[in-house]
Amino acid sequence: MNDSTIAAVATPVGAGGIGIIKISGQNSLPIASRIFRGSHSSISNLEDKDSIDISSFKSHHLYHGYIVDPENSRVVDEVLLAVMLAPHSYTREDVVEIQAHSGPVVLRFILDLVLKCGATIAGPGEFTKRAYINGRIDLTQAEAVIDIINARTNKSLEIATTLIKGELQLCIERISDYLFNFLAEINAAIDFPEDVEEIINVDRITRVLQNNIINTIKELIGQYDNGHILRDGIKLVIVGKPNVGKSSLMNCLIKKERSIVTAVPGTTRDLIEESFSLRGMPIIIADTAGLHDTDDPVEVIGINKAKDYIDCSDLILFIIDAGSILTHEDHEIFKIINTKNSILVINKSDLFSDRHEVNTPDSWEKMPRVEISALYNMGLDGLKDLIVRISLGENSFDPRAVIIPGLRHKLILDQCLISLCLAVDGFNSGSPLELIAIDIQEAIALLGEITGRSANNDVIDQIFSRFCIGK
Ligand SMILES: Nc1nc2c(ncn2[C@@H]2O[C@H](COP(=O)(O)OP(=O)(O)O)[C@@H](O)[C@H]2O)c(=O)[nH]1
Ligand SMILES: [Mg+2]
Repeated sequence: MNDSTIAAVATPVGAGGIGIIKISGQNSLPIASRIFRGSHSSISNLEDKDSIDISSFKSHHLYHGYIVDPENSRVVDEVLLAVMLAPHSYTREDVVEIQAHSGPVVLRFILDLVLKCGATIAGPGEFTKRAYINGRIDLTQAEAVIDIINARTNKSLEIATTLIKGELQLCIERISDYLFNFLAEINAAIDFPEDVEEIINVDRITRVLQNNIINTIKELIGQYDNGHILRDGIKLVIVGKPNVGKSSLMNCLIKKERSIVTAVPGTTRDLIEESFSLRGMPIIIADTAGLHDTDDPVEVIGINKAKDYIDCSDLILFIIDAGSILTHEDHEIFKIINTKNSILVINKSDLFSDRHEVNTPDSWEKMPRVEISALYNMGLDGLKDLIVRISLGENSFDPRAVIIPGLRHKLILDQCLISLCLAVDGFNSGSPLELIAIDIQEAIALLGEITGRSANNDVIDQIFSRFCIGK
């Protein structure tokens, strides 16, 4: 257990109703006692230099009072104070939360008082890291905390909630328990080779490995493959030559006037990024500067940014103008996006009352296409359907599936699968038990990296570095 006491502002910076300063560690009560005066002491007594002992406060109760600077007895703010005694707290340590008014100055002032009284400032994710180190949660649950904070849709929240309840952990622990038992049997058989037949039932172990364990791991990997988009979302980028309606489409999709739309080519010079939710799928979308040859240095920067963005996006909306024939610029853009997942969006279809086909080269046929009018909001549903269908792929996600592992978990499960398949092959081909034991040990160690049971410090530090301060 860490013997330092940490503190941080736990709520976002800015003006608001309530701002919380969180203190955790063995000194959190003595520290809070030095700066808190309960409202039962009358206001005139607030300046009383004697601090009150809040260790008599009941755990999980709120107390009304004032924060007072112990150096000059000045009242800093009126607050509510919550004490959560170990082990029944977020970190499993003594925790005090000071609910003050939320303003950057007042919160900073109170935090400084707490630090002066002996706390150290908490690093990013340090409260959650303590919850992990003190055994309240495993790594999958700690990661779920970040997922909950970052959730941009109801579905991604639901996926994160499943993990924070520990369902992935439970599933992994259950598999590990089986493997520990098998390993014990195998080791006993290695130690007593003359009794192998009595100690170990190879048929049963291979059957359970194959039917239960390997299949469960494959299912988890499949759940990631099919469902992770719902949690992680996709990156969309709108590209096209100037004036085809990129900014108009962006505004239609995010349902607000974010990008400036004008009839003047080259209006959008920088890259504009927004996020929105499409049928439960979180989407980050970028409107880009029109791609064309130009000497304008600002446009050139914007065009280069657009090209970089194309490289790291999942899906491209390539817009052309139904009202004009294709130009050299359209063909050049096709060359840039040729290898990427793209949808051909034929905009300004309102300019034609009759049905007409836009003539495009054969090589463009591989792109699914959709006709829209961003100006009149026509065809948008068809485009949205296409985006969802292409993003989720052929195997549409089974909404009953509850546990969706994260990428880190999935990569470890891939390795674990290899070790377990080697173990099964080993049993089937009569390999020495010593070799099979190594594969099973490897699988157990890998599963431990998921829950944290055998994760190394670098992995743990890397996970907690993704947190914000105060969590
Ligand atoms: N008729 C018609 N005009 C459109 C449509 N979409 C955009 N425009 C017009 O085309 C011009 C350029 O639009 P804008 O969104 O700024 O294009 P961008 O340069 O590709 O971002 C503006 O005058 C828009 O009003 C559409 O669907 N139909
Ligand atoms: Mg634009």
